Amino acid sequence: MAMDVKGKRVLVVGLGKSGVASAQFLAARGARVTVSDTRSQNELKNQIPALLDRGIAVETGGHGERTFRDQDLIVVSPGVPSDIPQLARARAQGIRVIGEIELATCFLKGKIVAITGSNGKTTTTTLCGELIASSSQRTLIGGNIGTPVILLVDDSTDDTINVIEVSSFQLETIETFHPYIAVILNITPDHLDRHGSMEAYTAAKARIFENQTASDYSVLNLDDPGSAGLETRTKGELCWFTRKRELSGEQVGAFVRRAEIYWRDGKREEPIMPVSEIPLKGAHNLENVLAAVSVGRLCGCDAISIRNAVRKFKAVDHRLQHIATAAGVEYYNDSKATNVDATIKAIESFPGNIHLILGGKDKDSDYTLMNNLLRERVTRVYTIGSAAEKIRSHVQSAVEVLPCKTLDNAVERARDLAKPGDVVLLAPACSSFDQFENYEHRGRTFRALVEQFASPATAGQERR
Ligand code: UMA
Repeated sequence: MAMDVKGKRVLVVGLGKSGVASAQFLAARGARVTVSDTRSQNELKNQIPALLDRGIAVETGGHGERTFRDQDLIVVSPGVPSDIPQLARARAQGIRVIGEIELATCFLKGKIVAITGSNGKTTTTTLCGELIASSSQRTLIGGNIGTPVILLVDDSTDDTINVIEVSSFQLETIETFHPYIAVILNITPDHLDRHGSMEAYTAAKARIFENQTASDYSVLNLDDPGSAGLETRTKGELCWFTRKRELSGEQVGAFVRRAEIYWRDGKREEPIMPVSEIPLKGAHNLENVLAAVSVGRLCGCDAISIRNAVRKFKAVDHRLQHIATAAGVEYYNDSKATNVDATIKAIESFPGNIHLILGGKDKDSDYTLMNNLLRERVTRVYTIGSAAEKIRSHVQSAVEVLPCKTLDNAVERARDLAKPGDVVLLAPACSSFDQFENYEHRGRTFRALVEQFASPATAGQERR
């Protein structure tokens, strides 16, 4: 239900995509908006003028204590830890603190399909969106994928299906966010620097089910213990997807039998498509497709439109994307591999001779988990960013490590050392924020560096 913000004092914390969009949205609805960011005025010089034009007050260079007092509402960006002292004090004073997703929930029309997980969120969200749209239903896509949900509000109608990728950061600050279909793809270690423990990270993810009732659906991965283990944490009707087992009896969900994807509605089975028609490589992508098939079927899409949408699907940017071949060496951009599990999946997609660029901002990760694969398939690791020294100490027993500090240096060294038939792979296992604005910026930089000496790959050669 829409919230009345007219005349209300609202503080928006963080001036990235979510903060700027939230501030503009609130100001347009008559709120008295202040924004606060730790970055300097100079770093925010592109954002500030448009905010001042709207009458929004701007605080830069830190979060002043007084700024957080006497507000009616505080809207935090996902990248701002929800337990910083200023927020703790505001909560203690009874001020409501919500995230951008919750703010959007108060205004968004239509139904919500929400997708979370440690890996595969963006691919699955994109595929679900394309699949639902191809069955002629009004569809909007947003969230962690890159378009703040608040920007979807004005386009949403009562018959819209809003397909939203949500992160654990965003789920930490929800109150009424209520997806009628909620998907948890998998749960493997990520963002432990922010959440502190696997339990806290899992609890944040499980909040996707918090407001679901028996008339909603909760979609879980039967093959992933982290996801499947949340079975008891939801009131929604369970829908499973699995590539390893067959569903039976009253179970609802998508599964694989003799290389064919089936949908089971709790009574009957129906073939959807052969696995061989999926245009993306890797077991993890089969899981993403099974999740999307489930969402599609629960949204009433028929088997034919699901099959056509999956067959036409192209991998999203920065996800194991083939970007060039130069001197017989293949270059792949998996900048979105921002945790160890994603990097493991990227390495598993190639048989060997990999020159792997690792590093960035550490998230309290255990890089030793990669050692067996590094030993088997990786020729050399090229480290960059602030996590470089930790990565070297974790993996040097398994593989040769070449400290490179920066991405341009790493690309240059890998180009010089790789032989025809080798693969140069950016799959850094870290976030990008120490040297780049975000993972997209890192991926674009990698591509530009490679394209200085290579001609771009033709379209359609992506791997996942
Ligand atoms: N900031 C503060 N105080 C702090 C911390 C940060 O003021 O204590 C400021 C920064 O100086 C910066 C701003 O906050 O100016 C950044 O805000 P943000 O990090 O929330 O970034 P946005 O641009 O708003 O992007 C966010 C998501 N970013 C994060 O969760 C880190 C984007 O997900 C998302 O696409 C976007 O909202 C729209 O919903 C990116 C991401 O990296 C892709 N997500 C993580 C992931 O996928 O692993 C969770």
